[in-house]
Amino acid sequence: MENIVFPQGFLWGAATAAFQVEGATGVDGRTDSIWDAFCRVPGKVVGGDTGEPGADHYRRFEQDVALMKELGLKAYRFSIAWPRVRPDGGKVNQAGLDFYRRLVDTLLAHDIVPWPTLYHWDLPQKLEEAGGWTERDTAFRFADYATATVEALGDRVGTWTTLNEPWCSAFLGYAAGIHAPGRTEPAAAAAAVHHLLLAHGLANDVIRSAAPDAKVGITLNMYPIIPVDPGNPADLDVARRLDGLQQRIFLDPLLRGEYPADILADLEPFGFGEHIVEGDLGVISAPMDMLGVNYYTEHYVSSSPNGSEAAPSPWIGVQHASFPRRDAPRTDMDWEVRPDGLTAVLLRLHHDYPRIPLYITENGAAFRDDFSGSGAIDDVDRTGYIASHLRAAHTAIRAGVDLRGYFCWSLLDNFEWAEGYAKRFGIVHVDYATQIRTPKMSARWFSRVARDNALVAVS
Ligand code: IFM
Repeated sequence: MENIVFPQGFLWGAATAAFQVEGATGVDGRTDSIWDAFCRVPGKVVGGDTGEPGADHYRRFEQDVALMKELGLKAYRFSIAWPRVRPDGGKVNQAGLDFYRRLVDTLLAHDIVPWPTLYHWDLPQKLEEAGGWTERDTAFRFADYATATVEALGDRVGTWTTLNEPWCSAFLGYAAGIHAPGRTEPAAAAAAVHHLLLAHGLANDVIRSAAPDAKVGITLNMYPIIPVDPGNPADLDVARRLDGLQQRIFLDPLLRGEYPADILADLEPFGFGEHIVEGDLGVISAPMDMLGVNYYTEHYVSSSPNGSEAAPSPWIGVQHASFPRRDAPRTDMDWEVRPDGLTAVLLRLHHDYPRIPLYITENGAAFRDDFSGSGAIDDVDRTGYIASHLRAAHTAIRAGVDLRGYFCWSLLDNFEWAEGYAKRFGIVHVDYATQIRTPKMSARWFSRVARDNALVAVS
């Protein structure tokens, strides 16, 4: 096997998100987000877990940054908590901004690129009580929050991501109800899509005003949606609709300045078009500098109702999609390991939405980790998962894709949303009782990859 060498300057990092790692939810002026409220609803989160104390990153960030340095990471993707910076969506809270200033300064002192995301799902609960993402006003409140954050950190941060995976915020949060705020109203999900995109566009504008040299992007979760029977027109139509709702409904307005006509038609019964005000698409499609791609698996879809999809469906208006299983290894999330899908996603972006630099902002896997007798965690499965996806990414680079970096998900074991603390995605193990961090084999291996800028073949 040959060495697989990545382009010079390829950015190697690891990612987390505020609600998943910070803990300290009630300190320094922070107020509830929709996830604090959701965690209190019985039965919503496995184990009744909350974000507290979690990995306690709020108090232990210095130790965590030192660990990143030891692992040779070049960049750290983290998110900023809106309810720390503008509690209840209201006035600016200096203590909240100070935390992120300390985090960013510590990263810079260790030569680690800070790569913040403004919104990784923790909408202030007070704003949800006023309608949340179904309300146009929430996009303007987001712009206020972005302004305060960029004014505080703009001199230290080179690249800003506005939103992480708006599909999850809109569809899992407002249609399926399995993420906060737990609503099951398809029309609300449709409204949320547009207002999230508007929030991105408004934030892009305020970032550029406050920090003209900054780069701005968004992160989308992407995967190929493959019809189970490509010879069956009904399967093909389901795949078209789901791809439209998952991918094109975000990519087209951002990168082409228009919503896809077929999806506008599909969403007509849900009042989608009523939320689009003249001028919005110009705001949403203002130039971006990069697109973040989160990739985990592929999806197979069928028009037959015989599949395993659990109700209620996040796919608004698509009644008969199902997700039959194919024979492939699975992670602890029950997600198939499909590295080729990553190549396919990157090639599709390259061909259909050319000229935007790409970063893989999340990729990784949950597996059950066992401490061996020596106290080490030999997470062969996770290491293999990441290696196979890096090979898949490299295949895309060789085909001409402008891929500039890779962040593994996640630096630390953390709060996996509705799964609570039951799933472990970290390359670093966290003992939640003692807060001891133990780099797993995958972390040591990833560290060598980052150092070598290559997957070095073992002879
Ligand atoms: O943990 C999440 C993350 O917050 C968003 N992307 C997917 C990850 C794994 O489910």
